[in-house]
Amino acid sequence: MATSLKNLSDYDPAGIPDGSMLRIGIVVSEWNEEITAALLEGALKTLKKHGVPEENIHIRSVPGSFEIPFGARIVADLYSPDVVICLGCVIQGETRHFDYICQGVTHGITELNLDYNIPFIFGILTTNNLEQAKDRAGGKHGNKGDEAAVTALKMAALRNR
Ligand code: DLZ
Repeated sequence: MATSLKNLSDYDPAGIPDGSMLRIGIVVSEWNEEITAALLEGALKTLKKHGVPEENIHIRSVPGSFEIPFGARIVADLYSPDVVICLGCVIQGETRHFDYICQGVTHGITELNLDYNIPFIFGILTTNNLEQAKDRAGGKHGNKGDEAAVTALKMAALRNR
């Protein structure tokens, strides 16, 4: 989790596996699009920086974070990627909707990790307000899209060891 001591985009590039032979799936939620578009931009920039060819990146969007597990499964089945990155943003509202969406997407992504032979990366922001989300989507705490991409490269290397 991002704190004042942790910038989500801080990492040592030397320690990141090369991505030039990888196929990457990305599923991104349309809800809170201003934020999820920034997460996607960060993830794409980081993947390309580490050698993933653009034509090897397959992106699909879903309406909201709750639909991410289903979308991720479709991406995995359609494109046979080495790893799927899941990007979304759930912001606390006045009702308990937040809890159910967070629970649903977390549980769904966990199940995919256990059921499939590829990793699914949790790049979902769960914040109290829009400002906290902006801080983590290219703001003062960096970009969780970068972090998700770095995690994807590491997990794909582990899977293909
Ligand atoms: C309905 C809803 C609400 C209130 N808030 C969010 C949110 O902050 N982030 C998000 O990704 N999706 C939200 N959604 C939409 C749900 O994820 C889902 O798309 C709908 O409940 C339909 O299944």
